Formats: sequence, C-alpha cells, structure tokens
Amino acid sequence: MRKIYIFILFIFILSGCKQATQSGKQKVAEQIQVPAFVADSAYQYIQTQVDFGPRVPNTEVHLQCAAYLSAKLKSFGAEVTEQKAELKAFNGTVLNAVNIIGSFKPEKQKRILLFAHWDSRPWSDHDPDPANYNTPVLGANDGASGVGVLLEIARQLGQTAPEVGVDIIFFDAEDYGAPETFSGNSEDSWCLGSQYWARNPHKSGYKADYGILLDMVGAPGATFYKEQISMHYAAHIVKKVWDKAQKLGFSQYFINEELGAITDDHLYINRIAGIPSIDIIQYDKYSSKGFGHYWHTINDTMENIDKSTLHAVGTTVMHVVYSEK
Ligand code: AHN
Ligand code: ZN
Repeated sequence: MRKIYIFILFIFILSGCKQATQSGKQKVAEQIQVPAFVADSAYQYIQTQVDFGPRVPNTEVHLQCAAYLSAKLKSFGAEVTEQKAELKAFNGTVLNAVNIIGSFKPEKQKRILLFAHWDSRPWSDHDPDPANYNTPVLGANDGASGVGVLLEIARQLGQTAPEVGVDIIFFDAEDYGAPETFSGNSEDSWCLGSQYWARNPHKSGYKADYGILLDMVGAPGATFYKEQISMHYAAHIVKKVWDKAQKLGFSQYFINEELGAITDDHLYINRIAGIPSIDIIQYDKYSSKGFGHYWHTINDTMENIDKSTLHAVGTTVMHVVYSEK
C-alpha cells in the first residue's frame, strides 16, 4: 500500500515538473521578438532628404521630397494617404502643404501614432551671421532626422508586423513659424500641418491609443528630457518610453528629469485631436537656445547627425511599439 502511495506521489511530482517546464516554455515563446533597428539605414534616409535640398513649402524640391517619402512608405507595405491643404502662414503666404500618412494594418482597432515634421525652415534666423537669415535651413537634424528614423521603423513594420496597428505621419509646415522679430500676431504660427490634420484627420473618427513625436533626434550626444507639455497630457507615455530607454541602456540620451515646455506638433495632437502624445526632442540645458548650436542656422547639416543617437531613439521606439498587445 505504501509503495502505491509513493508511486502516486512520484507521478504527481513528475506531472508537476512537466507543467512547470511547459509554462516556462510558454513564457519564452510569448516574449516578443523585436526586430533590430538599423541606424545605417536611417542615416541613409536622412542623407537622401538632405540631398534634395531644403524642403521648403511652395518649392519644387518640396514636391520631389513628398513623392520620395510617399513612395518609400508604399514600398514598405503601408497604405499611404497624401493629405493636401492650403495653409495660411503668419505672413499671409498660402502654403501648398502635404501631410503624408502611412498606415500599417489599417484594420486593427488598437493603434499607435508615430510622427515627425518633414518640411524645413525657410529662414536661418538664429544664424550668428545676419547675412544668412534668408537662407533656408538644410534641416538634417531639424526635420530629416525624425523622418529618417520613422522610415527605418516603417521598413521594419513592413517586414515583421507588431500586434498593434501603426500610423506614421510626416507633417508639413511645422517650421514656418514667425521669427522672433515678427511684430504681428504669431499665435499658433508653428505646426500648421499637424493643426490641420488634428481638425481633419485622414479618416473620420480616427483614434489612436497614443502618439510619439520625434523631433531633432540625430545629434551626437543628444539629451532628451521629459518635456512638460508631454508630461501634462501624457505622463504615462513619457514614463513608458523613458523606462524602456533606461532598460535598454540608453540613459545617457533619455534623461530622467522633467525640463522645458516646447511648442511642437504634439501640442496640437493633444489639444485638438485629443490623442495623448509626447515629444522626444533634443534639449540642451547648457545652450542659450535650448537646442543645438546649429538649430535654425545654415549648419544644420549631416555633420551633426550621429548613428549612435539614431540607434538609441529608433531602438527605444521599436521596443515600445512591439511590446504593445
Ligand atoms: C519653438 O521654437 C517655439 N518651438 C520649436 C519647434 C520646432 C522648430 N521644432 C523644430 N523646429
Ligand atoms: Zn525648426
């Protein structure tokens, strides 16, 4: 009799062990595989944009670059919408603007919105030499870097689908804001493309769980602080992204400190579209402008683009997206 009890006990332990290993395996299988973000590829996408020249609205180059960005998103398998609008700038100029939207898995309910601006500023109004004020900014960092990182993410999304749907929007006319010397009404003069989309989304009733804006994400040694408009509207998303960055070992880029309130596309996506959104934007505590020394100067060129920074930002955003269920 005792032998039988021991035998039953033995079977019991064995089956328990088996279950334990099975659930262990399940855990391993459930761990999401995040494709590797290729910084070389993002760098090339930035180079290509810069090679077009300044992407200033109402120029030929601007249209050529729009066609390039749409074609790229399509080639990665996105459903692409070119949203055209005539937008009035602070100085009365009517801008022929194009917001470019690439949707992955448009049928999915749960969606994440990733965005950047693709236009470049018509004036280098922070250049140390006033003779350069009317020269357009090349916008390697200010514009092209966010778009380059998102194009590389788009390439990965096309190859390996995450659980959630993703919309990538390249907003136009972000950087046509009134210079500090302008004496007229300059309210809401920045971010015209995102303001338009927020009032007229490409799909009526469009919803996303949250949004992430990438702005000036390519400079060597860039620091990204927990920006205060992002904290006001979407503190939980800031935490999610910064926590992920720390875990991945990028704490020298993603600083665990709240600093600066920056008027940028995410403000209008929060305020008008009601999608909780954050801004990953380079902020330099130690510079008088708050941004890099080349910001809104003729020196916003490829020399100020660093693959390690692109890697930190791209990898972090990829891990956030592929963690969602
Ligand atoms: C202001 O200068 C008010 N906001 C910065 C938004 C911006 C300009 N991002 C890139 N260029
Ligand atoms: Zn700018």
